[in-house]
Amino acid sequence: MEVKSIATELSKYLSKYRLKHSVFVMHTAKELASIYNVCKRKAELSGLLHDCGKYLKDCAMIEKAKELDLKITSLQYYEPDLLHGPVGAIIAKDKYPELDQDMYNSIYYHTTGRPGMSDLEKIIYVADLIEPTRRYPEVEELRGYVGIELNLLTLKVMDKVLLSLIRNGKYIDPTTIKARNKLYYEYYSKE
Ligand code: DGI
Ligand code: FE
Ligand code: FE
Repeated sequence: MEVKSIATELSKYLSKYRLKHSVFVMHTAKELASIYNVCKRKAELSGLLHDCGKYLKDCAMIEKAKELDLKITSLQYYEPDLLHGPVGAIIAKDKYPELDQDMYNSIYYHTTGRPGMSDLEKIIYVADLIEPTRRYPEVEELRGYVGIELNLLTLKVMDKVLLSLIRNGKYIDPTTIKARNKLYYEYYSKE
């Protein structure tokens, strides 16, 4: 598993924009890993691969998920883009069997998070949303929080995602709510 060869492989089927975003997530994840004492190599490889399942739309994504034997929730049927993490994790593991469970999970759950996220999962979740090409009103504020306790940083980023989903009238994936409650508990029970 090497960054250059993975990027070349991804460039064959991801859009230019998606590949660029993935490379920025890789760099951001590596920086976060160094701040939060997580393995930098795992962070950069997971960051680069995190959106490798994001090349299929709607019915094609559902078909792919079925082909991979994924259990599809009703929300995922309604919003097939929610499947690109799980689909991507399976594709990545198939192509790179040396990918460990933590890296697999960080790809699988990067869109919704999940209760009991590992530090690597938190880093990939955060890096995805604050990498330098992301543009949304609160992104500068979130970038400014890098360095605070990792649970609190992840909580702050997740709150912006939830607020934006609500503002846009979207259905919220219950996994994100459970993930938020767990982060909240982990952070505030330590105080
Ligand atoms: O793949 P990226 O665009 O880099 O980022 P991502 O993996 O966070 O995916 C973002 C997409 O996922 C975006 O279209 C919103 C959607 N999403 C994330 N959480 C939820 C959600 N959509 C709904 N309806 N409900 C959610 O809880
Ligand atoms: Fe994604
Ligand atoms: Fe992404």
